[in-house]
Amino acid sequence: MSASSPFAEWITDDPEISRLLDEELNRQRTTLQLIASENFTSPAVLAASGSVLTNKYSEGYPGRRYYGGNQVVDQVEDLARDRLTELFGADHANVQPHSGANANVAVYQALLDPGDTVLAMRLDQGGHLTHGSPASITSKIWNFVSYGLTPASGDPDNPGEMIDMNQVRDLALAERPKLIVAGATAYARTIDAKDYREIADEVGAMLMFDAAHPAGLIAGGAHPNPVGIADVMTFTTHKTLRGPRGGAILCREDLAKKVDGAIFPGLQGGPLEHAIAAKAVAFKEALDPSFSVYAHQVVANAAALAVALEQQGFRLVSGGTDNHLVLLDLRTFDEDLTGKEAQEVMDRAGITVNRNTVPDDPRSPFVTSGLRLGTAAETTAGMGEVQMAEIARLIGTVLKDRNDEAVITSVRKEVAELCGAFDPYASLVN
Ligand code: DSN
Repeated sequence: MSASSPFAEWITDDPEISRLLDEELNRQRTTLQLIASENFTSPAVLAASGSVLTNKYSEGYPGRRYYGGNQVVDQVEDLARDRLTELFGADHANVQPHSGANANVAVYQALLDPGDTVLAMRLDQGGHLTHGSPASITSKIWNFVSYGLTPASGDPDNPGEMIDMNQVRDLALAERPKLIVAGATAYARTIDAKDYREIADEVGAMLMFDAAHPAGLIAGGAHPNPVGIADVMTFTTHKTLRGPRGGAILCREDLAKKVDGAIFPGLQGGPLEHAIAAKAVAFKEALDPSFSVYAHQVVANAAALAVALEQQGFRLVSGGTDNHLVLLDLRTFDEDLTGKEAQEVMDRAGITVNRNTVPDDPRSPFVTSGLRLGTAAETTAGMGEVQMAEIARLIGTVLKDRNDEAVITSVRKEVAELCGAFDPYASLVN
């Protein structure tokens, strides 16, 4: 066991798993985590996730459980719900969804009948699988109609590749959806629920806001809050909100019973109360004024990263960023460089990102012409705009000389030095 590896001390009878956990801790601490949907939770969130609550069955909701022994669990889940409604100013919270995908499917189940029409963003324009992708069960149960982005214009003052709200309105008028879904997973601009509400009201549709990506930015006051405008908001707790892996739903009081019933018994069995305790810890952290400073720094860092990457010759999809992520088109940098190759080379240099399609990408989703980068995790580690410029330089260097092993090794060394100065888990290892 090395001095910087706690798991061998904690998990004494399983050397294979303790070694792998140590290896993953080491990977997270010594390489750059730039995946836009990831973050570093606090040690307190980790502790709650690894607690004895994992032993407990608690099907149902606080005060209405099917098994005995839930006196403590009820208090945990009530705390999580109360903190979450306070954080976003919502009427009702359901903290049981195991994931954002489950939260979305449960809301469809709560609000729709099979075959009903839903208007949502297409996956290859920045939407999500559960927004009606042909690969998702959502498209087999409900009738999804998709909207996308305006075309790229090439004009820096008006770059295009923004959500096409005229298209949203035209499709809403033509298709009369029962539900409109706002929200995206690979879109770098602000999404305001108000723009959708007007259209939803015009056609008598309900509005769901999928805030999986910006939830932490909303909680921190860096992005507009959809609560009170959208009928329902779904999100994940592990991205910008910096909690454990999981999902949650907020809704108006009159929808609470339907939403709760759609999660349990509609879609899930026993809730993961250890995850719910960890969610409660994260919500308390997000209620602290320091979280607002964090959320605004995430946005400032993404802006700095975007500018510095553009200077390296990459094209920014949508012309820039307002949130925590940057979507890069690699073709202006090097038309032969695919997202797949870039991701693999950067992995070897210790820079973790995911390849991503760009709008109207001629390459397949497995290959892609783009990369998606996010600043939520490294902002948690303490990095600021200066480090973002440094990261952009390292990315440009390693991708320019991607066939030169010496360059990859030297960038990896610089990455390790940078990460050494911004260690998210220093407190776990000494
Ligand atoms: N996998 C998530 C993301 O990376 O955005 C979406 O489900």
